Amino acid sequence: MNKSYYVTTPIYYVNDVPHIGHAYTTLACDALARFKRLDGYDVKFLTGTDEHGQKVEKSAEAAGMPPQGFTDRVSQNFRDLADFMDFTHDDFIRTTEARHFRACQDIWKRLKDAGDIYLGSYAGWYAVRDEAFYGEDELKTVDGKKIAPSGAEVDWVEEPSYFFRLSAWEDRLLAYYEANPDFILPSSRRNEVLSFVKGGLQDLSVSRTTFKWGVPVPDDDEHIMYVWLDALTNYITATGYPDTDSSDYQKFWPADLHMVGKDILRFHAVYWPAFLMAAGLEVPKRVYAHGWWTNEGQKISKSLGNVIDPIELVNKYGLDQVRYFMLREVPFGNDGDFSHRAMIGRANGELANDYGNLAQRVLSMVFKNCNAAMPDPGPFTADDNVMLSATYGLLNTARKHLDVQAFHEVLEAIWVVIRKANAYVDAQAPWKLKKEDPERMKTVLYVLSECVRNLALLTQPFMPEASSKLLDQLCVAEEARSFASFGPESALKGGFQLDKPEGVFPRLDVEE
Ligand code: ME8
Repeated sequence: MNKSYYVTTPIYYVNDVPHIGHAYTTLACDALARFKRLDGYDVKFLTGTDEHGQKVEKSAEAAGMPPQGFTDRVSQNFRDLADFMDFTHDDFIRTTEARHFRACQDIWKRLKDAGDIYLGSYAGWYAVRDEAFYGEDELKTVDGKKIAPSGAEVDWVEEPSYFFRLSAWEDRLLAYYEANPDFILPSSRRNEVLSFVKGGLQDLSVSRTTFKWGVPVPDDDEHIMYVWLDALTNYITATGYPDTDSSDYQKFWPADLHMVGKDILRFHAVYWPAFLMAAGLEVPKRVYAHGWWTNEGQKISKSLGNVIDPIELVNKYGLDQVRYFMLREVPFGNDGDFSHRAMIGRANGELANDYGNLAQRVLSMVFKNCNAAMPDPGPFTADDNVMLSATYGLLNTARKHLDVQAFHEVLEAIWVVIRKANAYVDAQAPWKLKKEDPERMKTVLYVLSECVRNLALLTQPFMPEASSKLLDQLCVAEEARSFASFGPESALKGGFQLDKPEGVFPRLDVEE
């Protein structure tokens, strides 16, 4: 059986318009999913929408629509974005689906049967924007209003509520973090979670009675389930749970990676594993919390009117360019800034000049100087071997970095080889060899073509469109495009005819 890999995005609140932040999280998962598929894994890649709770109910009201009709409409925006971005998710879950109600109610029953849920009443602060409860000590007062650390306004809530005995899970959570040091990445975020849990956990209110838009609590439909318990459950719903015999559950649970933004780490790294342990279910292997984007140095917000629309971005700069920029510009895990100048700089400097030119120079020389046929090489020199082994070493380097979601490191490692290949072209000067030593020219062009083949295989998860065009130009068959064909065993065999090559990374016009 193939190795399996299950990666998830957060499910996005449907009340918002999809923006660069959503596209970023899903893009990171998409690159990973593509990489793992090429590397021989059976992959399940899940995204979707979070459609319950007070926030969505209020947005539906404001739109003058019943919540179901409203969510049907706005969920589609996220699906459209995913299609437009060519994301390769295997499933798109909506929390309003019947399969999800079944899973939520089943988890609830398990928690109840385990004695981890009891009825009480909640009196405290709630932020609808975050769908989160806050303690008095976490709040500050701004202009007479109580504000959560996230900046959201809070309201005082008093209502009957079921509670989850979170306080009882403190030690077991700490033991889990201890035993699984890579469960929360990056490690700076792990430390934040550890100190939060060590600070003491309070029981968590897990049902609401003052509105209706959600999954009813089994045997007490006065209550609906707290939207975060409902939302987190999506990850296991999509594996077929509560049918634990289903093939997807067997193959994919526990998930390998929940990718989230740093804003929602606590829910994923504290509440979710506690729910799962209490329900007697396995805990996911990793939660990775990435950073946030700002726009030209400013926090992105609807009220500032500087929300970046990923569709506009792609229409302006190109899909591969945007994918490359987002994964290369910022060390993954850190916050990052989007700027027009940086975007153009990377697209022109690294894609068009470094990578694009390398491929275009090499393939054009093969086309012009070798009668449009890939030459067979003569004996390799030491320089040739250095160049080839640097290229062949890239797959293991990429695997190692991707195992800790260091996308920027993978791309940097690839660029080290691209720069080396450009330096090799200059040093070998095949245009001079054309007259002086045509046989040696063929070997040099062969070495370079083989480098481009391997580079193009490896850049598929990051720049799928351009990589596939490069592989087309090198006449690499569809079935020879997985990482099983990376390396010397599948090296190019000379003799095939090339079409006139075309550049795959156009230079972008610089306008201010
Ligand atoms: O929190 N930079 O949904 P949400 C980077 N429904 N990423 C950003 C970002 C930014 N400026 N803004 C948003 C929810 N994100 C819940 C999740 S999961 C069981 C439930 C990304 O629509 C980032 O991944 O508010 C963040 O975690 C997510 O969007 C929040 O999406």
